[in-house]
Amino acid sequence: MLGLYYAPGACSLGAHIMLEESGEPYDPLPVNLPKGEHRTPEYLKINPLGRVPVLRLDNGEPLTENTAIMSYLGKRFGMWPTDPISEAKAISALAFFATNVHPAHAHVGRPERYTDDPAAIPSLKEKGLKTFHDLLKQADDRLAGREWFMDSYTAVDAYAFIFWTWGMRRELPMRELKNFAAHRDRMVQRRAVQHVVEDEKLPT
Ligand SMILES: N[C@@H](CCC(=O)N[C@@H](CS)C(=O)NCC(=O)O)C(=O)O
Repeated sequence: MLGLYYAPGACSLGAHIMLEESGEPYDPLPVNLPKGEHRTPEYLKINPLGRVPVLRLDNGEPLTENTAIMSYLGKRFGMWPTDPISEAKAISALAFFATNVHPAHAHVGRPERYTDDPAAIPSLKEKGLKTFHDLLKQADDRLAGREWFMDSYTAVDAYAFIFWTWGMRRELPMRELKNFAAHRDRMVQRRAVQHVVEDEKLPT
């Protein structure tokens, strides 16, 4: 059986949604980030980076990194494109969020990781938020004229939804992103998403 190390509101949300979508039983393994549970020696053996999510595979091995976890769950549960080009585009979309959108937001949430100079923190946060917002506009463009990021609902949609909730949390004018807002409206109609939003108490 799969298990998910996750934290409410964190980027483990996408995997949490996929596991709920699947209907398969799984072990929810909450990690309390404010209490530092991700920095304990036990947890660092599971993920030396001290981050969530970690997917515990059926054989007990940990799988880290959203790009790998989301594509694996998408394939396992039939929410992933099957032809090679579409699959490459789905990986490209996951990587767009994981390597651009997420790090931009990290400058807002964890600016101390990017400087030793306390005086630089306000401008790092400000620039990070602007970059994050600009990238959400690009996500909005990707959705122009379509219901989902790929031709049907896939793991990319579950992953992208994280960044919608973070935009809400940062009080960005998310409703101005018309395509992303319509995507959000489709997402919250799904029972799995409703369940996770309630469980993690997320702003949508
Ligand atoms: N590249 C990783 C990033 C994971 C990550 O940054 N997780 C955050 C939550 S969104 C975390 O665990 N933060 C705790 C910390 O940084 O101390 C992935 O995409 O899976």
